[in-house]
Amino acid sequence: MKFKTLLSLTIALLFSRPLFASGARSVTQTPAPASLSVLVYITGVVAGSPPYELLVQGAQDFAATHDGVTIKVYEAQFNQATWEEQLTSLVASGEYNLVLGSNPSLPEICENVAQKFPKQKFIITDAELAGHPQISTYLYNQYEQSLYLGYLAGLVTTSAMPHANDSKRIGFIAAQEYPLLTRQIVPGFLDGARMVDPDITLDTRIIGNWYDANKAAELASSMMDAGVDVFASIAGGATAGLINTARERGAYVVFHNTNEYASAPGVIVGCGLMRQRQLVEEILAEALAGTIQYGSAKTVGLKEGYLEFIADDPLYIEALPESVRSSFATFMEDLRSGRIAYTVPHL
Ligand code: RBF
Repeated sequence: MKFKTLLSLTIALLFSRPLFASGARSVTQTPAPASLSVLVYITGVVAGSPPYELLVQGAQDFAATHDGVTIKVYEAQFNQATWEEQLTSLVASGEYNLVLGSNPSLPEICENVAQKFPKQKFIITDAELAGHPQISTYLYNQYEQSLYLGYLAGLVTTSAMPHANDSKRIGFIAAQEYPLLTRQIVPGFLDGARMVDPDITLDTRIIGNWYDANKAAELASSMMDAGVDVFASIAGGATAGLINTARERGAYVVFHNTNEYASAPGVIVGCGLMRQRQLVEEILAEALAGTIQYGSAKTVGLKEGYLEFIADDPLYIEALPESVRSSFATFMEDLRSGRIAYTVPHL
């Protein structure tokens, strides 16, 4: 074997360590490209949306540290009916070795585009599709993140904290309904809270889009009138309206996916973390090495190290009494070690 071949094999092996248990049905591998041109396709806009911000940061970090890697970030804006058409014309340019996106609606869109462009490869996080030879997916176990944020919300709503009232009522403000939200994220939040107190109820409201902060503020206010004192939200840029209302009127927020404590100290009392930035860098390393297994669908969560809770931020420590933090720390330990029994609902 020539030295060069041996070297590239060694590099391929280095990058090909299995990261996760694979749910692959059929897999295909493509040879390593000499360079890598990546289209980061944003289904919406980047600002205010943690999954997209982390995706772009991860891709840009990778390009900055690897020769021959170029990244183009494209924001498809909010009209979902145009996403497939926009992606089709970008892919038609033939400029990109890889399309990278993060959205549960992308598998269907990419399948349609893939049919027209059989050589195009797609990698999608926050989504699940197995068995397609041009597509690889990574699904975060968001039931799990909602379960622990729900548990924290349950501790806060039943606490003696200044803005916690007597009604055991928590709230969820969502931008739109989609299977991952209605089957896993919202149920996980309530299941977690009910592990603190089975009498806790959940008030869920839908904004109707991912940008209307005024509508989110109005919904938050009416939910507070109905007794809600702790909120969660999956609403991109619109979440800012909820945070303002919670700050002005006195309520608490737990936050999915990113460290947001500094934007509302004392109001945002707990933040989960999706390690999307790290995942994206690992994915691009595999893409560069040519070791991505297309057709595979992987799931990543707390145990795999891709979901977390940010407990070491001073603003977290200041926001909550020690009794709440220590009950929550015990819960997190129990969850990590498998002592908490739960079943992730099917998507
Ligand atoms: N999440 C965001 O943070 N910002 C968005 O603009 C956004 N748009 C979405 C559009 C659709 C059609 C769907 C299905 C989900 C969207 N999400 C968005 C949700 C995101 O993919 C993810 O599920 C949540 O952020 C929870 O991690």
